[in-house]
Amino acid sequence: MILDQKHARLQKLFRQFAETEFTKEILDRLDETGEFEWDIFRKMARYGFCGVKIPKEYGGAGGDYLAYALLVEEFARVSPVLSIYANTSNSLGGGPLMLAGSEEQKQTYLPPVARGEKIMVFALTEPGAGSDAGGTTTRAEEQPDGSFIINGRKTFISGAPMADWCILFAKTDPTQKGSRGISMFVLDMKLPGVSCGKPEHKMGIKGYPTCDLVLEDVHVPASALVGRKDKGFGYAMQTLDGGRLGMAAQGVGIAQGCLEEAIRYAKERKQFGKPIANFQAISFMLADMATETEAARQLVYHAAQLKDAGKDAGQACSMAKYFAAEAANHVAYKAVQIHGGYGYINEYKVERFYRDARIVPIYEGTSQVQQMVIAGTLLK
Ligand code: COS
Repeated sequence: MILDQKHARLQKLFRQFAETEFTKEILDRLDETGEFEWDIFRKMARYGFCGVKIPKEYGGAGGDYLAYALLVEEFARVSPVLSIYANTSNSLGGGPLMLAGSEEQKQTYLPPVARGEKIMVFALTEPGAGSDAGGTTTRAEEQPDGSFIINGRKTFISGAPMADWCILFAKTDPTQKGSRGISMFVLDMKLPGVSCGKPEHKMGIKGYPTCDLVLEDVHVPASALVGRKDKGFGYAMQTLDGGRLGMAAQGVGIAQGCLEEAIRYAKERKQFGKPIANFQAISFMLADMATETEAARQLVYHAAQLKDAGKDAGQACSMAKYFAAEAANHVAYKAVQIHGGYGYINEYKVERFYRDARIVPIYEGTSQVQQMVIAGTLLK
């Protein structure tokens, strides 16, 4: 696919921003402290990146899925963790409200999220319900006045420590089996009974804290219910279709970043009297890396186009996520290999890319979950 002028311009803008603003100093600090960098987040918000895909009537830029994929790809090419800063509001944070929110909910929550004034995160996973998201046990008990009392525990909730609001999934009808009888809520994180666990010590994506979310007798009003009661699982799956596209784009960005670093290093590094790029063992690795990256990119852009055309894109998004996530890891592995011992120390960018890449085939549905979705569609 060839980008049209509008998208090529956006790609250039996102690339320039990432190359100028994501300085080595910021990236090193994120990795060392693991703490959220408010300054760079606010800068992204000022440029409108937090609302790229949120409609204009709700304070966003009204961009399409392709623009969103380009944003995540270009940011991840420089910093996978900072690509998540601008991703969440456009994806798992704002997505459920764009999909199923009432007009009042959209007007209340989306504009501050699009402007980066408030942070909205997504809480589906539980200690016992990861890939089997339908196994949700967090319970929301409806009260006679239509409000709900929520009890349970969510785990690996990215962004929870600094979130203002959270899209939460809880079982409202335990008589319904499996994924049925789950509802979607928008939760105020400051309500009594809501607390966060300690931020996890992660292998990569440091600087975007992840923790457990504990819910103890949390009383939410009836207005916190988003969409139809008991129909939350379908909303989660539809949201994840879009989210998976974003994470696929992140995989492409990581692969591209690794490829560029590996090319640069292979041209500079001399062994046996010549640059290592002149050895076929290295140049063929580069050829494989470039081919896999480009194939992943085309799957991502195609899935984005399908979504923008309003077509059923669930399978295409899963294919893109599956392929791009695996590609990011293959390419990161080879980039470290080409750097040899230097690739194993944190002075070189590929060391961090390698660690960051490892989460892509895990979050927003493992590669094996994507295989389930793809196979399920084939065998329907
Ligand atoms: N869009 C809309 N509805 C969907 C859907 C989609 N993409 N995928 C499934 N559904 C609906 C089905 O139509 C079915 O509806 P009914 O109950 O009305 O029949 C329901 O959801 C259950 O579908 P299914 O039986 O396929 O669900 P499973 O419990 O077998 O789970 C997987 C399917 C494994 C694909 C799902 O649980 C999943 O995606 N797990 C990974 C979760 C994840 O990505 N976690 C990361 C959290 S964010 S970091």
